[in-house]
Amino acid sequence: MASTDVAVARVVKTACSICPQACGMNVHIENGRVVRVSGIADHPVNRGRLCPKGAVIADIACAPDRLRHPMKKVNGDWQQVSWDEALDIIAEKLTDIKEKSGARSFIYHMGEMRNGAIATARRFCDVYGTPNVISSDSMCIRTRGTVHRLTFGRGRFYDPKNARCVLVWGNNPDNSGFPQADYIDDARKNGAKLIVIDPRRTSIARRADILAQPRPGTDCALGLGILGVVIEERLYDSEFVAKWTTGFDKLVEHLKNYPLTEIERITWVPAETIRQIARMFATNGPATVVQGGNSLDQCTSGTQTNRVIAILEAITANVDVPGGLVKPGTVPLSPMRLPERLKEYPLGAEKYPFSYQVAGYVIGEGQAMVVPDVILSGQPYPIKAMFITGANLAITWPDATKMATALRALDFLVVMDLFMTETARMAHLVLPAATFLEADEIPTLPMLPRSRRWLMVQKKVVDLPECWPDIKFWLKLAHRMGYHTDFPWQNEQEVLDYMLKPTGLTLRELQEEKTGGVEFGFDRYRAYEKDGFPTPSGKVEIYSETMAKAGYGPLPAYVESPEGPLSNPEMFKEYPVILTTGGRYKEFLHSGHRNIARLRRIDPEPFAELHPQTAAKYGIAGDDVMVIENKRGRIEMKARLTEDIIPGVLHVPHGWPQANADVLTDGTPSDPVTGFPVLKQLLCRISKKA
Ligand SMILES: Nc1nc2c(c(=O)[nH]1)N[C@H]1C(S)=C(S)[C@@H](COP(=O)(O)OP(=O)(O)OC[C@H]3O[C@@H](n4cnc5c(=O)[nH]c(N)nc54)[C@H](O)[C@@H]3O)O[C@H]1N2
Ligand SMILES: Nc1nc2c(c(=O)[nH]1)N[C@H]1C(S)=C(S)[C@@H](COP(=O)(O)OP(=O)(O)OC[C@H]3O[C@@H](n4cnc5c(=O)[nH]c(N)nc54)[C@H](O)[C@@H]3O)O[C@H]1N2
Ligand code: SF4
Ligand SMILES: [Mo]
Repeated sequence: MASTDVAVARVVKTACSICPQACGMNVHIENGRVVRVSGIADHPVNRGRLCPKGAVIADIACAPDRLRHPMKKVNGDWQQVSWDEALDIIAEKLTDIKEKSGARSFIYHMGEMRNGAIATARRFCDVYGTPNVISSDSMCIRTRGTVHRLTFGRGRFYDPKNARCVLVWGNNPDNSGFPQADYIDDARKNGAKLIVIDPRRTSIARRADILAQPRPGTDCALGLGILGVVIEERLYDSEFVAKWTTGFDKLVEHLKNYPLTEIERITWVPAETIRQIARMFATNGPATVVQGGNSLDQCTSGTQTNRVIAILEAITANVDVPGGLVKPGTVPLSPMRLPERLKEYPLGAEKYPFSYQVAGYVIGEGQAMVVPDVILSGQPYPIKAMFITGANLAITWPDATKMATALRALDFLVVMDLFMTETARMAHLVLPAATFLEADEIPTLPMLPRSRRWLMVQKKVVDLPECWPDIKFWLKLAHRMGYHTDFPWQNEQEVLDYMLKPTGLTLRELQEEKTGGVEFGFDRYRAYEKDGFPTPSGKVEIYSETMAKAGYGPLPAYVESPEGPLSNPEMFKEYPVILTTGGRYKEFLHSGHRNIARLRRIDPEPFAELHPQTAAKYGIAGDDVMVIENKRGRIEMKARLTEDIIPGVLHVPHGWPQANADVLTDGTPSDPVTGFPVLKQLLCRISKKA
């Protein structure tokens, strides 16, 4: 390397925003080019490490198939247009829709994005007047937040780092969030116990002291079994229970409906294993449950599973203690929403009111699973246009075939993405987005307590003038629509400065002076001793009056999803294999990154996993192409035979367009409280492809 190169070399610290972990990253630049990236050693999230995706961000940003210009579809062909023209087309269309059909006929789907983009987009929708802002939250993390608010009054976060027992439940953080895995391993080095509950013996399960492999979708029953043992063997904290919970006696009574023999029959987990888990968790405090992002939620009993877990954490006094569930400080940001402008509730909010608002907290969304049917039927009102940013719904939405049909039925579909995804191909207009190397932003705040109050902004390192940061798109569109009063900012930096005001810091200070990030507030422990819990009773609500009043079970009860061997034995005869989907790969985010050679080499093609006994039953050998089908659809995928999965169960990864798991999944709202769909407890049949 020439010495002049070294002279112009520099390192910029930024926050990786490929996924919501927001890892600290050093970007090494020489002569204006990114030559290398590395993890920031003292960043509280990733502590020097990066996952395979972050490590190849330069490949992603420089991929030859990046969208580089806005494009409109003319007679089925793509035609390059300028941003000016694109904004004109959109502004004209939105104005027309609002006049003729009303603002609610426009739906915005916000994919996983950064704080600034979400805030600007939502403000735009408020000003335009549509309540219909949707996201994957209708099947992702929302249930847990809802349950925490109902049970504790406010959201809590797990703190594996300080725990003496970690129960990893339906999650493999090695793949889906390595910083959590690292903290769990630190705790293990300090002597902490590890319990894993997963139908598959995953990499983290191999490190566990106890592994339970339940039948998918039965976690609620399993949790009720664990609670039963904790209570029967008096392993709970009686002082905390007496002073800080309501409804414990009713729970004790209720649990009589769930003898361990029955739990064993439902879950396939031996009663003795359930006893061991209960004992290990309850006698090694502080203990915490590290839950999957969605694996316990995407079934009919999802809300009640989360309630069981919250109750377990409460009666063992693992709430508001280091190493248990903690109430983290958060980074203060200016609110950007103008909800008072909206005249009605979003789609799905009336049937699933807790999706919109719970315990006084306004989430502000409805239940997006209803959207494909609303588009296709025009009921309760017609939908004319949809914008999708940062999501690939034609692949990742449950019952993707129906979603794709609905998207095709729209008058006007705009997709903003880095790449020409399957969803972008269906659009009338495609807009090229910026990667995190090309945008100033405030990333999402991650899930671990300390990192949640860590503010590190994203910095524009490379300039690709035609690829716009999402925040810039919404700001320019707002101006084009004439919304100058509500969007008084000239550029993204001014928006971010406005949002950052409560922190007392400017974007420039954060980017140039506090480059590694700043910590805000502190985790509060046992705050309830002074203030009580912010629930109606001031206590942890084991029995939830709020749920009872809303017509939901006030105590958690197990309900099998509609497609289950016990709930639907007739169907089980026709579709005798239990299907769970969507275990994560380290190197792919959902449907993304298959086009990045260095990542694709790690897993060139998808495999569905099944036990050799299951395979033998249907005449399938390893590497055979299988036909996997159910009443919604049919895909072909190679078989991987492994004893790591329980017999009778098939695991199909999601996000592969050529073999899309979501052709098999069910988008019907199923959890009675949140309306979450079922992606983890389905039925299918398998055969060797002829
Ligand atoms: N690399 C990468 N990271 C990601 C993502 C990604 O696509 N790629 N996605 C991000 C998002 S949006 C989310 S929501 C999270 C998801 O994160 P998680 O839902 O935690 O996903 P995984 O870590 O794969 O863990 C899910 C585990 O649940 C198991 N499982 C399946 N069905 C059941 C069941 O019924 N019961 C139990 N107990 N376990 C079950 C699977 O075998 C799998 O090992 O990950 C986030 N992180
Ligand atoms: N069967 C099954 N299906 C599932 C799941 C499952 O477990 N099983 N999990 C579900 C869950 S929890 C989730 S969260 C969803 C996620 O599903 P999606 O939200 O559809 O996720 P991705 O496929 O990652 O799509 C993200 C898109 O955003 C683009 N992108 C990246 N950065 C930017 C940016 O800065 N701006 C813009 N405009 N675009 C950007 C990427 O190129 C990519 O095409 O999948 C769901 N689908
Ligand atoms: S875990 Fe997420 S934020 Fe961290 S390096 Fe990987 S993609 Fe980036
Ligand atoms: Mo998710």
